Amino acid sequence: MYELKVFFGLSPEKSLSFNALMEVQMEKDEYNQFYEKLESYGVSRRQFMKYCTFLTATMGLSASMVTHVAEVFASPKQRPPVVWLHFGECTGCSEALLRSSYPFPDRLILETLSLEYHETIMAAAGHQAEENLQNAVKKYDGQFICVVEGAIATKFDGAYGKIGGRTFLEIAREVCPKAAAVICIGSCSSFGGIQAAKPNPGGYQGVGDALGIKTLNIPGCPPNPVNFVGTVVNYVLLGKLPPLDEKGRPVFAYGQTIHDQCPRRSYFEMGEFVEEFGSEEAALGYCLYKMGCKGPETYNNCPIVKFNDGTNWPVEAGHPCIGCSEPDFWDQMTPFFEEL
Ligand code: FSX
Ligand code: SF4
Ligand code: F3S
Repeated sequence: MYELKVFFGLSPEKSLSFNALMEVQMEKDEYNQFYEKLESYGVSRRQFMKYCTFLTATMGLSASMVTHVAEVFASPKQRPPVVWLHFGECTGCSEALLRSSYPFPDRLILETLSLEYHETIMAAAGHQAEENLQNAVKKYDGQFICVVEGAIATKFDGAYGKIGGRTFLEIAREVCPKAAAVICIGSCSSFGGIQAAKPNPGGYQGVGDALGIKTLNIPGCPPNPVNFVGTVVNYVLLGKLPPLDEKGRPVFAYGQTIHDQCPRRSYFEMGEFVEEFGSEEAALGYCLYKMGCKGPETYNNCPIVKFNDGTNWPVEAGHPCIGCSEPDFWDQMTPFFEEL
């Protein structure tokens, strides 16, 4: 799984003792129950603590916070109500989160949140679904987290995007201002994404621009689920959102460029480049700059956290970064295979 010492910069002798951490937890009955539940999912305590350690490091918190992060899942003091809206998008963001690594942490995060409305996974449909949304917003006015997936059409009174006869714009204007925080998951809700690509006839925009509000943005097409989970855990654990950059992105995830964290960087510095896919240089893992890599202009933590349980990420798999987490990447980062 994840190479935890790398995240904390610890030497092998100083690596964390998972057994010691688990012993602390085992003193409490509620943790025993929690671990029994985990085992029923096929997840060992060791795997769970490893994940919490990885998450804590990703969030930029010190190693001493690992047990507190574990507590957020094992014994949440509060389960924040969440209203999850879908607008113009492909649902890849939900898919990435829900299929992040069965049977957890997707399951854990869903149990940590009180998910009041989510079109992809809720049982309700039609008028009942509409009613659920109205009820949740009324009941948790000012307290719920609104997670938005997808961009909003703004031209022609928002006529280019509707759900249940109402425009995205109307729904967002009604729901978002009542939330305690608006988290935009994905490049579409953050910055407009593919819907906002030229010529953009519907006038699609990210939620912040469409409504003129401040949002917390977790861009990427799709974004890495761990950055969403880290943001939510930060909120539950510390009672506040993590520090953001000027584009509303959590600094813990988007503080550095792909290029500055890339394992191919030494090839870049040496001037050793791939110039053709399938070549010997490609097999040797040379730098992809000349194949159009946008890593130098893209802020994200893909090289460190990777995807699919930390298995791999685009550049390691031999594909240039296309800058999928940057604003207007369909217009600004294309042609994808041409040098910057
Ligand atoms: Fe956009 Fe999410 Fe890309 Fe898709 O819903 S960020 S098109 S992966 O799924 O919004
Ligand atoms: Fe930079 Fe891309 Fe080369 Fe990595 S592959 S060093 S991100 S240009
Ligand atoms: Fe996207 Fe580049 Fe990461 S394409 S997934 S930001 S490596």
